[in-house]
Amino acid sequence: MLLLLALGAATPVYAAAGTDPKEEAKAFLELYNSLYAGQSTVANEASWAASTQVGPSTEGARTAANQAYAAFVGDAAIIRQTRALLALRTELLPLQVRELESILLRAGDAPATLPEVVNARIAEESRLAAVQDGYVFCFGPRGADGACADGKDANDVDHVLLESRDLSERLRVWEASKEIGVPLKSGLVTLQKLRNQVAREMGYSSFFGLTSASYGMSSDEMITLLDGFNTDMAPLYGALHTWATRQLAARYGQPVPAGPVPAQWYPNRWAQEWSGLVTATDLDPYFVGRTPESIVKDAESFYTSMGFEPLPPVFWEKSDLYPVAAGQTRLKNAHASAWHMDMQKDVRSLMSVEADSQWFFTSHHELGHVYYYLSYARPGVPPTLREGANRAFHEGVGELISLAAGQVPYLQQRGILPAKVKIDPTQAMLASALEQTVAFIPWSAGVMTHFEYELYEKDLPPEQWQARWWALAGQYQKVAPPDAARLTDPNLCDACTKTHIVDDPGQYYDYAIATVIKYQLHEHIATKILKQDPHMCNYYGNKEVGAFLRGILEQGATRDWREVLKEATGEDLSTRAMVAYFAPLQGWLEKENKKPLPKVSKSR
Ligand code: X8Z
Ligand code: ZN
Repeated sequence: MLLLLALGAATPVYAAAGTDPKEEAKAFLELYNSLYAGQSTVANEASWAASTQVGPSTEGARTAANQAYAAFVGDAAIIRQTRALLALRTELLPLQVRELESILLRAGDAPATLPEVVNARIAEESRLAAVQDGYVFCFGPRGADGACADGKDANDVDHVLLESRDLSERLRVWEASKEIGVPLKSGLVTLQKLRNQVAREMGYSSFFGLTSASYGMSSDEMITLLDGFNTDMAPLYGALHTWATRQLAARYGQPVPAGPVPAQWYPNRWAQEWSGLVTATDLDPYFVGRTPESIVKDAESFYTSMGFEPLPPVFWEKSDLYPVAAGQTRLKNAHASAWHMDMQKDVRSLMSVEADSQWFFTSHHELGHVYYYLSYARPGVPPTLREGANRAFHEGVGELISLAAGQVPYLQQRGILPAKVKIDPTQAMLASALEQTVAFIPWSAGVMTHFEYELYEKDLPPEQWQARWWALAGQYQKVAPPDAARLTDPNLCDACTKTHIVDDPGQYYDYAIATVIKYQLHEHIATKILKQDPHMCNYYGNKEVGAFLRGILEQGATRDWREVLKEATGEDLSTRAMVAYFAPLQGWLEKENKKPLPKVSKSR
């Protein structure tokens, strides 16, 4: 408490005659940074425990720790002092200005002027995360008490949707995967209000406005940017959607739907990526017999081959990487994540890795976050700026390495794909369009972004959520609910089933921006550093690529993301590289789509 008082003396200390604002800022920032690192470590430890040992006691501890953290970052004296120093921004060092701005943004999440609202928000978020993380899917009927005779996890759901050819089984499992929306809905109703109240208190237009502000953008600027992505990808998405729909119709022995395609046809709960449609590039058979441990090791090896250090021992000791072992009763969060526990070298990941291609790519994604943490945890980057150049950069690194890990020359060099297997380049491009990019943009930049924008910026009334969710899915993804009754059922909340809506709110557009940045970086690396075709290239073992990436990662958030991107690629944020990467596919798809319908495929 004494320290807090010192940080936020009511009379700004720089006002003393003859004091140098730079010196005052330095003293304030030093103190803030040392406290911030400690406070966030305590909160992270509590959140880690609550996500890996789901239960009432860890949930309570997470709430308490996050409330203490919020009381620090949103402290009124800190906000006052930060604003006072920022008023003298021309007299401060650029890095000091960035630090102060990041302090203010962080305070925007938890302003001390609304302590009851901030605390209620944290408690509800913690409660809801525990409901989500403790949820057991059920493919059969539940007992009267709601218990399930044969509980399933997220991996089980994903396997059926990827593999089953039986439409009635698919529908049952898809519907089972949406049941979780029911217990989450009332919590999101509460959080919609609380999140907006918190953000508006600090002058942001809404919670979506607060998340956009960290890119230096307003809500509407963010929406315009993302709409541009959708427009740029629309012709290719249209052709890909037609191609995929015909394949799926043949697979299930159904007529090709005239309009939007039923959601249960897709190999993913939200139709956000369409795996398993290109047999030539299906890697799953090559993972049979491999261990989950080897998958994570493969991912580490990609980074170390480029010159990054091996992961620190703490990563292996403290991460929670694999599904809960048979016989254990603990419940854990099912969605992959990476954690920077102490702002230093305590880095961890929470996953449920199995030996398949999905987890192979997800492991590369998560280690991208981990190597970002490790790279900027250095003396030149103060704890307040130990973040990505923006959040999309943080997502983009692992996405980039996932893209690189899917390239045939790499897979063959590493023996993951036998060298004798010949892959047609168009098939490889098609798989990547379906699994990583083209299918993903209308979901991320369209459905998720617009839903979260309307939820917060337009205070979308809860009774309209379900209808709007599916209207957006129809508009952007051309995906339909299995039946129209879903739209009007007041208990359902299909949007709530997407984990980010609950526990990473108002920022799913990060992944869409990350996808765009990924192709800009990839094109630069392939053509300028490796001098290889971006569709058939191999980063593995290339130290120059590692140095290029480290140059970005080591900076953390010390510089404006626009400058970082321009300096790295010579270009502003643009879909140009992504569109160019897939351009050859457009004509191919249009030709294929004119051919007679494909035959029903019986094999997996
Ligand atoms: O959530 C993730 C990562 C963790 S940051 C696994 N992703 C998005 C999703 O699963 O919806 C990666 C791509 C999109
Ligand atoms: Zn991520």
